[in-house]
Amino acid sequence: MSNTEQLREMAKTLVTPHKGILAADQSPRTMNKQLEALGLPPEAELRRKYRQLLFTTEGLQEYVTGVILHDGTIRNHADDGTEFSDLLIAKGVVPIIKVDKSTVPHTNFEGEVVTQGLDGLADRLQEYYDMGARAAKWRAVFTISENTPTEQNILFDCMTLARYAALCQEAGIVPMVEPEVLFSGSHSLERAEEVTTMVLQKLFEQLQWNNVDLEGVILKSSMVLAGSEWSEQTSAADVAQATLRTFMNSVPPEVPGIVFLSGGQTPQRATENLDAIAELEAQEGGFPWELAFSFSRGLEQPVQEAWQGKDENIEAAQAALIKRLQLNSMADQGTYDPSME
Ligand code: 5MM
Repeated sequence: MSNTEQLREMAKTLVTPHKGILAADQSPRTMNKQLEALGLPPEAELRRKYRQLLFTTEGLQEYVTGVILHDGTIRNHADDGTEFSDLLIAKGVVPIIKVDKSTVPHTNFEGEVVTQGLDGLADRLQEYYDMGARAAKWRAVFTISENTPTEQNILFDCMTLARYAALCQEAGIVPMVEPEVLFSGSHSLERAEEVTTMVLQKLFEQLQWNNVDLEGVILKSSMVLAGSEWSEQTSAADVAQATLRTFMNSVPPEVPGIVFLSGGQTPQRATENLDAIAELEAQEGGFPWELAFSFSRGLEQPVQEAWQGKDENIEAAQAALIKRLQLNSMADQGTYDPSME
């Protein structure tokens, strides 16, 4: 099979119907903040134990096609010495590596950030391929305010995403391109739709300019929501309509799949919105792309609450993960029942 065919096949596998992707790629800094919120010390061993809890969850593979890992996690191992990547591969779960090196302020553009990490990326991708990674993720972040995002900020990050995607495909790795339009802010739903459409149009323009094979790409997107500080929160049906319109106006049909980040919504709200999107899909007789979830906080928040850093809570924490995954798998089919919460 040619490289292109393999990439296309892997991209399709990642968006297998009714399954999602677990985003467990918190940087040590973010993971430490999450530990501290539980009253736990920000220690490497606790971070390892937490990832072990997630990846050893029985039945994980029934609901996820892949797990996104941070560099420190793909190099880490379970108690018995099994590398985390091997543990996932043995379950039929694809290790996905986060390859961006986070954001830095965009010089001369107040209030905006750009994502870094292109230097040495081709070599790093080769190394990750050898460790078993078959997909990679890169996140760009856009803030909505009266004056942002600027055209320059959108262009810079989309050019970077396209370069990263081209390097991934060259290395036999499926790029998961994640332009996150932040939920935080006091913008309306209409403004969120306008910005997300602008960002996605620029992103696909840049991917095409760079001759990236769109059939071998996964889009990781925000849902289109009014800002967290906006006077009224958007109903699930309105989120679904706005999100669909945005994608129809920006995402080429060749793209095999779009997966959602949860973006700071409560786990329940993220699931409810996913369900409304799937219901709309059924009403419309299907979308050109497969849709799925790729939540981090939206899946892990209840797990962390149940765990509390205690070994005796591992079983309860794993049960909380399976429950959240089941609910999202149902939502992906438009059959989520809030009374099951
Ligand atoms: C886990 O968060 C990921 C990485 O964040 P940091 O580098 O800031 O720690 C992030 O890219 C995540 O994969 C997506 O944003 C989805 O997470 P949410 O919580 O929005 O579902």
